[in-house]
Amino acid sequence: MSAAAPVASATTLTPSAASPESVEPRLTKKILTADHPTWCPGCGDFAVLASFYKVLEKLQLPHEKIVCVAGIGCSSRFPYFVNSHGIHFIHGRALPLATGISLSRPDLHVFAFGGDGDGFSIGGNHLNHAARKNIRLTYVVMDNFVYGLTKNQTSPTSPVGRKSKTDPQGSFDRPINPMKQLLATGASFVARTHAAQVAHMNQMFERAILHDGFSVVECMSECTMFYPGAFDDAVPRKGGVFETIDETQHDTSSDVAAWALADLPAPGKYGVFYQTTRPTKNAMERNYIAETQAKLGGASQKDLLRKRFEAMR
Ligand SMILES: Cc1ncc(C[n+]2csc(CCOP(=O)(O)OP(=O)(O)O)c2C)c(N)n1
Ligand code: SF4
Ligand SMILES: [Mg+2]
Repeated sequence: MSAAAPVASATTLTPSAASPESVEPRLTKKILTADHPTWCPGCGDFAVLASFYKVLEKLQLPHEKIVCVAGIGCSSRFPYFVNSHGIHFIHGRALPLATGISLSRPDLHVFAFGGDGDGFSIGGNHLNHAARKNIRLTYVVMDNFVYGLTKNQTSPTSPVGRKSKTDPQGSFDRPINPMKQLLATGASFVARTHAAQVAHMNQMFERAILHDGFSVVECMSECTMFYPGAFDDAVPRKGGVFETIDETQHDTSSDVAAWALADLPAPGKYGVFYQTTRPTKNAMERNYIAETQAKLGGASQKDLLRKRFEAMR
């Protein structure tokens, strides 16, 4: 797949060093920390939250421009724990809501958070459409291979043979490969990281946030309550191997190369599988509105709306 020419972007994701409104006070973890997380001891989601604070602290996005949206699940409690605009929405519906926010408010930095069930099961269809439309936002999926909140059902990423409340005999179903789904549907930034690898997770989040388009980071995040040890195969101190993608060897602009990486058996590799620049829906809509306004002799947005209503009569 070749990368199309980028459409001029009126707003680019940039750290707010250039943004006078956010010079004071400096955004710190202390300021960003809201409620005390209610996750079980050792849950991988704690590390994801800590990493998110760390990266926001580094990038210094304007505090009042940060929006966190989530569906339902343990991981989807995320917005409660971040002192920003936040919405805990309907199971699987974080992305359509985040899409609307991103399209209507280009000044905001929109983040969506959720689990494997929320993102790949009930919300799977929404994920496809947010990806193909290349909506400018960052989506973090805390994949634990299980439905944690509802106490141990098979999820779309549970491995074959994994026993759960819904599959006491072991799951028959082939799991979704999130990297392949994201590549096939058009996500323009696709990465994979591990909650036990803090430095790597920080890097992936930072690169995702700075990407101008639909950026997704799948984060392997252990459910210590219902699926302990699920990702030990990538934890060196537990005998696993954490292998990162060598970008001097892997061409991140090639979806074919990314597909090959996504085919590797568990634990696979970690890093940026794919990144491309193609027009976001945000930019295309903005350009279309600006062009129409110009064509109509500098019509205001209100004029455009009235004209549209008249045409619909
Ligand atoms: C419409 C709807 N269907 C089902 C549920 C029940 N439900 C809540 S969370 C959840 C799955 C959570 O799994 P996941 O998204 O993987 O998050 P985790 O808890 O593992 O972080 C389900 C099925 C719901 N809340 N709403
Ligand atoms: S049930 Fe699992 S995913 Fe949910 S908080 Fe506990 S350890 Fe985390
Ligand atoms: Mg889950």
